[in-house]
Amino acid sequence: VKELDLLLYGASLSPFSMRNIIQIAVKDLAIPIADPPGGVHSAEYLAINPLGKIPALVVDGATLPESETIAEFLEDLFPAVPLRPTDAWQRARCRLISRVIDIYVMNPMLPIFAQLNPSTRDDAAVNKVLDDIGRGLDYLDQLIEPGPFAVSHAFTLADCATVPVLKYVERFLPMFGCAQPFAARPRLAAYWAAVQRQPQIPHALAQMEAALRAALGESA
Ligand SMILES: N[C@@H](CCC(=O)N[C@@H](CS)C(=O)NCC(=O)O)C(=O)O
Repeated sequence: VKELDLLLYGASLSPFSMRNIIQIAVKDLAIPIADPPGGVHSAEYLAINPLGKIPALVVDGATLPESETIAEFLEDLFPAVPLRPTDAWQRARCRLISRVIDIYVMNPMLPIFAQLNPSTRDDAAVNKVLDDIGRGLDYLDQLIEPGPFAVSHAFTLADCATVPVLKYVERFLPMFGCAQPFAARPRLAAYWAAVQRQPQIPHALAQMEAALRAALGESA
């Protein structure tokens, strides 16, 4: 069987990219990871991924965008170290957590990055974001196992999706007056504490923290 030529465009600042970067690390895959050439909006990168977003996996010259689709493809391609539960119900729960993370937590957070400057902040816009994320986190708190794994008894794609987004929740919500986003969500709090003791996770979170500090102009 001919091996596919694979390259992941992604960055540690991007929680969607980190889903695949964690997956690649946990599965110990030799897939190179590169910044998008000229940034996500360059003509060169738009020719690679017309969506102008990271991550994107280049597969023998063809592009596969969307972190969850990439994650499923890598599972199909590399069945060793499987990160999907075998039980149909647990596999459904794994996919559900990834969707809840994307649709009800991370996507609603995106408008908040335009509100980082307190002097130009639109409080109504911020409150809407906090309400929306709060509903997503409340649902996640019901859905998730209290650690160390999001579903079943092993590390899965649900953890790959959840860890980077909870890092963003922990890092950004306190800037908007939500000091302890996990405090009233005991299952989520227990999960967040426990998953950070899994192999590869401290390193991934340190990568994200370094990228966040650089982006926010904070010193280490
Ligand atoms: N649904 C996409 C979201 C990807 C996404 O929004 N990536 C961000 C970085 S975290 C991005 O590239 N944004 C650039 C832009 O939209 O201009 C996925 O899961 O891959």
